[in-house]
Parts: sequence; C-alpha cells; structure tokens
Amino acid sequence: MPEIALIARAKNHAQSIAFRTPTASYTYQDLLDRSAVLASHLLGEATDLNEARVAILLPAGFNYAAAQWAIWRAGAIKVPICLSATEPEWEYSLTDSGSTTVLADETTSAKITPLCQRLGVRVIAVDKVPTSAVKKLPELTANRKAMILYTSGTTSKPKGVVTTHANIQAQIESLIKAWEWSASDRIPLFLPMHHIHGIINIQSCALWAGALIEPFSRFDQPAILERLQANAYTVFMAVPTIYVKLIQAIEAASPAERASITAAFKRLRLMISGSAALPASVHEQWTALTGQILLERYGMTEIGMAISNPYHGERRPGAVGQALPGVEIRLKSESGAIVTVENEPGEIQVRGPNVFKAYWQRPEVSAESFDDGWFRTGDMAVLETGYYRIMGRLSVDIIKSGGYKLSALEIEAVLLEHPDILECAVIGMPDDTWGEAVSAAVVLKNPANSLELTTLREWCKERLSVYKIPQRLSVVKELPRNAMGKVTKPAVRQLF
Ligand code: MCA
Ligand code: AMP
Repeated sequence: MPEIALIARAKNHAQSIAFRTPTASYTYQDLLDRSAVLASHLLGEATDLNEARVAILLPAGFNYAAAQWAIWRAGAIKVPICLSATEPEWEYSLTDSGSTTVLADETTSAKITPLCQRLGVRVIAVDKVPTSAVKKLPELTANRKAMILYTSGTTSKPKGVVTTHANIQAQIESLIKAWEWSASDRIPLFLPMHHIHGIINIQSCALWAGALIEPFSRFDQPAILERLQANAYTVFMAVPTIYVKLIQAIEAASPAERASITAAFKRLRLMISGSAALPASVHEQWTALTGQILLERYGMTEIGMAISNPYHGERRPGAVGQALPGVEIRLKSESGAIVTVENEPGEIQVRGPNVFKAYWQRPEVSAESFDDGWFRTGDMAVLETGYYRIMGRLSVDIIKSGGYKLSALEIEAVLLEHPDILECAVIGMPDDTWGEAVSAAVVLKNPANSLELTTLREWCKERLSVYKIPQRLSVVKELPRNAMGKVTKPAVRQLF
C-alpha cells in the first residue's frame, strides 16, 4: 500500500464536493491538494514522521479532514482531542500520547497555546499555513499505526486505543457494504470528532464512498432541521439522546412545522442510532412520528462497529442485530463456556481485522483485554431469535451519558480533590434524555457543612468536560459497604 486506500480513492471522485457549508464548498481534489500542502509543512526537513503523534483540535469540516489526511500522508499517528475538554484533560492526552504537535485553527490554537507552550508542544493553525510546493510524501504500509483515540474504561485515566490503517480500512469497508453507502449520499456531521461515531461511521465512510458531508461544529438543531427540510441529506446518524431531543422538538413544533420536519425525515434513505442503548419506546415513537424505522447498531472504540440491524429486513426495536461483514462475534458465559444456544447471556467477544491491536503503552491492560485472540468488550448480550440484544455492562464503573463513555473512577478521583469531600461514589442513574446521568454520592469531611449541586458543578468546570460533571448529588453520612468494607455501588443507587 504505497498510499492509504481512503486517500487514493479520492482521485476517483476528484471533482465531487466532499464538504459543503453555507459559505463554501470543497471538492475531493481540494482535500488531496490541501492535505499534501499540510503534510509537507508537517514534514519540514524530514522524509517520514515515522509514527510521531500529532494531535488534532478542530471542529468537523474541511480543515479537520485535510489535517487528518496530512498527518497520515506524513507518516504520523493522529490523536484527535476533545474540543470541550478542560486543560488538565488536554494535558493528559498530549503527554500520555507523547504528541509533539497540535493541529488547530485560529480559534482553537488560542485556547491551547498556553498549555502547549508549557509542555513544549508545537501548535500549527492549519488555516494559516500558506499554499506551498508539495514534497515527496512517504510510502506507507497498511500495518502502520494510524490513530490513537482516548476512551474511558475501568482504569481511572482514559486509555489510548491504537488502530492501524488496515484496522480503519476494515471498519470502513464493513459499513460501506452493510449500509450501502454510495457517492450520491449526503450526510450532516454534528458529532464530536474525537470518537469513532463521527470519525469512522460518518466522515470516513462518506469520504470512502465519494459522498457529501455538511459539517456542524456542534449539534445545532435549528440549522440541521432547516437543511433537512431543504432536502440536503440522504443519511442521518446520531446517538439516542439526539433522537430524544428531536422528538421533543417535533412535539413542540407548530402543526405545519411538524408536518414539514417529519416528512423530511421520512424522505431519508437511512437513519441510524448507536453509541448507547436506544430504548425500544424511543425507536417506536420515532417510527410513529416520522415513518422511519431506525437502524440500531453496536460498536466500541476498540473494534469500530461489530453488530448491526440489517439495511434490508427486520430492524428490531431493543435489539442490535447480527455480526457485520468481516466481524466475528461470540458470547462467553460467566462460567467461561462459549454460548452456543439462544436465550443464554454472555460477554460479547469480537475478532476480525477491525479489532485494534493494543492500548497505547499499556501492555498489561492490552493483554488482559483479549481472551485467546478475542477482544473482551465487557458488554453482556443474549441472542434472541437470531438477533443480539445488549443487556448491559459487566462493570458498574462505566457510564454512558449522551453517547459518551465515562469512567466513574476518573470522576471520583477528581471529586476527591474537592476540599470538602472525604469520600465519594459515582454511578450512572437511568435518565430519559441522557441514557444515564452522572450521579455522585459524597461524604463530607465536616458533617456539619453542606454542599450544593450547583457549587460542586461550578468547581468541576475547570477540571472535567461538561458531560462528565455530576448531574445529581447526594450528600450522605456514610457510603453503603459490604462485609469487606468495599463500597457497594448497586446499593449507592438507593441514595438517589
Ligand atoms: C451536556 N449536558 C448534559 C450532558 N451533556 N447534561 C447531562 N448529561 C450530559 N451527558 C448539559 C450541559 O451541561 C448544558 O447544560 C446542556 O446540556 C447543553 O450542553 P451541550 O454540550 O451544548 O449539549 P448538546 O450540544 O445538546 O449536546 C448533546 C449531544 C452531545 C449532542 C447529545 O452530548 C453529543 O454530541 N454526544 C455524542 C457523543 C458521541 O459522539 N459519542 C460517540 C462515542 P446547561 O444548558 O445547563 O449549561 S463513539 C462510541 O460510542 C462507539 C464507538 C459507538 O458505538 O459509536
Ligand atoms: P465507546 O467505545 O465509547 O465509546 O463506547 C462503546 C460502548 O458503547 C459499548 O461498549 C457499549 O457499552 C455502548 N454501546 C454502543 N452502541 C450501543 C448500542 N447500540 N446499545 C447499547 N450499548 C451500546
């Protein structure tokens, strides 16, 4: 593979529009040209960046895609970081990955430059890099590392998930086939660009197919609904929280607006939900409102997408369907046996070219995550009349809120830095809009004091991204413990 397949394919639709905004359109040729300029700029005197880590702090759009392709074309590893993260969170991602450079724009570079100066990391505003002569770019093999995505889990600090170009290509090709992507597709991209859902399922699949992307820097509901009604899209992908918010918006709209919005959704060829459980009731409500049957699928940062309801055939509410093309799935029961019958639960284990190789510089955690070559997802499922249904997670310390995977342990570690907090236990409580709401039970150092949720949230703002900040607070005299003195998280639920 002298050139990355995703980038080489762009030549096939050079004059098609890749990104369209209200004020500009960029073709695939523009993407090829700009990424070559940025790659040359990144290379400087070097001929190959040899898997150096280069972070991206950019909203979805042409600049992001050009920066991503530039990093790859220069032979480096892309480390996308969260736009809304706090400085300590950025510092962790940059230092853990050993990033030497951050690709930003005029706005985001102003925010991260003080930190980067302290860390000795170079910041490049990609929108300010002048057009220049293009250097000879390195030849790459498919097993070269391509991306590190930070994901929260059962360790307190997020782990870097390393995928190769071959992994990414396998993840893309599986979805192109299963969901019948084509060059005539048009999709809005409003999800954060430091996770698989936005990066692979939307941006990379669209660019692989030669399709058109309309980027938004966030979920700008009015603007997206306006474009939807103008027939701008054929495909729509979102997390369950967004469908809940859209249902609320449709129900609050005037009869005429409501008819226009629901008719516009009905015209799409495909609407997908994923990243968290889509309640069957929301699935059914969406169909009743719009006539669209949502396609729910299941995935994970470490594996891309693994299980999906079919494009043609029954899309069953409450179920995630069957293994995607090229992906092998097995369930392993609590007793350690491979489940061979229906209606018997087990942990989902995944094998295939889509599966990542290792966590960044964590050989022990990486080794523990595989069982005889199968990746252990930590999610429980059951096969029911041919379709998998997700039952929940093995760990109570993983919370899914608004589609973001959060570590209770990471949030607890931050809360313990609060001057008034002696002990705490963080859990996810069921929530109709967010799926789960981050909920903190705390014991204060001085029982005579009090702590208000608003005060705690304000204190957290400097330390945690907005979606990690507790939504609920319970101040208690003591935390529930078992006979061994360990906090029992299921019992913590009773405190809310
Ligand atoms: C924000 N708020 C929250 C949360 N997040 N409240 C409770 N729980 C939360 N999780 C509050 C803010 O404090 C703020 O409150 C108000 O909501 C608006 O915040 P904002 O950030 O502007 O919200 P939004 O723009 O409406 O965002 C909601 C969102 C966003 C669009 C659903 O959370 C999002 O983009 N989620 C998608 C994440 C994603 O892509 N995950 C995929 C991971 P106030 O108004 O009081 O200030 S990849 C993955 O999971 C795997 C691989 C897979 O299968 O896809
Ligand atoms: P992640 O790698 O951030 O970001 O999140 C992956 C996790 O999201 C999985 O391990 C599941 O727990 C959860 N997940 C993704 N899709 C679904 C789905 N359709 N239903 C239930 N959980 C899901």
